[in-house]
Amino acid sequence: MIKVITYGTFDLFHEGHYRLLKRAKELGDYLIVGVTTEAYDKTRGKLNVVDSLVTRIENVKKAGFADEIIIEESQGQKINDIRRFHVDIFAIGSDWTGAFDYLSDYCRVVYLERTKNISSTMLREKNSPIQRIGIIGTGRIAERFIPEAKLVSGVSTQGVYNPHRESAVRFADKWEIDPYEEIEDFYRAVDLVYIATPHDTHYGYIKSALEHEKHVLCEKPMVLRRAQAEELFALAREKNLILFEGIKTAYCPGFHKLLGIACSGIIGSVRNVEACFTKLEKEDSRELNDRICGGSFTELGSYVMLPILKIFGKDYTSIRFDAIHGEKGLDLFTKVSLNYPTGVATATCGLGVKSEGRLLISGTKGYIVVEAPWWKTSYFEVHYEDAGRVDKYSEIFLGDGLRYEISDFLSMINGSSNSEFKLTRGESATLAGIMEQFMRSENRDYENMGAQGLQPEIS
Ligand code: C2G
Repeated sequence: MIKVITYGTFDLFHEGHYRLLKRAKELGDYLIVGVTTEAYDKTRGKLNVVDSLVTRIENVKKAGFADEIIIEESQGQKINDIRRFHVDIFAIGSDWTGAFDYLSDYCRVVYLERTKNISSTMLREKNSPIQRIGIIGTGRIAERFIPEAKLVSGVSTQGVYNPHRESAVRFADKWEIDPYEEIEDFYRAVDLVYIATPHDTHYGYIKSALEHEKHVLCEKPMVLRRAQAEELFALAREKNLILFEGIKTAYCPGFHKLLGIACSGIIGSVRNVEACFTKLEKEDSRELNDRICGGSFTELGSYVMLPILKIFGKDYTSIRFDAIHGEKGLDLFTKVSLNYPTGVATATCGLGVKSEGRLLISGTKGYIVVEAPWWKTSYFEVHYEDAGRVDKYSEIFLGDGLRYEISDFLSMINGSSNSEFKLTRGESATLAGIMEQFMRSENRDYENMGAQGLQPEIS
């Protein structure tokens, strides 16, 4: 008798799960299915799981392929199960290809092709709770998005759009999703849109996605002009859609905790915020060559401005930009100084100068310090006049951190929570306004930006 084992969360049971179990059963005579516990999903960083363990087991049972159902409670359990049950084949979806090769010392490992379009058939008609997400853009950020979205229950990455067929196909093949070179076909196939294209194309894509009744998650900086941000938010509101700027720091649990501490009075009244983020880029990188949208501030400014806006608010009394430029005229290092009625702030970023990336929040009774990578906050300290007293705080931060913003985006769409306070529309519009002021101070040709609609160059 050939024994097969497979594992999964099986939340919001869908066609992909059904087909996986069916094919796993066909590999042998006896199928064991391991269903993850809530606690295990939490430790492995899976967010938004909706169904209880009991419901998920019931759904696996109802599918009719499992001969035995077990509970998966911890990392490392798979090897023990394989030995204990004398398993011959371990089967799992191909979205995990490579991840379980280590089990081949114990049994045969089979990756079954992931079901690309889970919602095209029966589930759509039943008003599936799974949201199909489509990506515009096929660059590095888009690549990081897919593994993170996989860990948010309730979304399924469905397809990618790039007018260059070759780029779309290459990307889609790698991630086992559908390629689209026609934007209308793309919009028909998805419910939500994630925009990960060069900055100056964001406006055109956001507008077109909203006009096609899609919720939008857009990479930062969302737009580079205040009026554009206001127009797009108004359009989203009118259409009852969510438009969400993806500054991942704003949604990560540690940063959220840090803001709570900063505003709690523990360090007294905040008087100074200093945020620095530098990331050296190669000379031939897009970031150091795009004459309109490249440079340090457009690339990293959203991160360094975020804690300042969150703590002091949108009403600064003055703002000043000081930048060091490279041969191509782009800023390699930029320092922004802001004055507020009750304090001062500096935001520093660089693509061509390395500095200590830290966040410092100083108050009348103490200060908070977060070392790099503070934009993925997982640990920070609070210091006081008494140097012997240091309060230490830790918070979970998993993977690349994009899963937190995807999870909040989804919760807002489903109306299950309102995460708007983490990055308000007003804050996004202010950020766009600051980007605009910066571009103007640099004499960049920002006037023409946003006029471009759907740009073909989104390699
Ligand atoms: N699956 C699929 N097609 C989809 C979605 C999921 O074939 N469109 C497969 C997955 O690859 C997995 C199974 O269905 O084999 C269950 O998927 P999930 O419930 O998302 O569970 P997952 O997080 O993949 O569990 O120990 C847990 C496992 O390691 C992975």
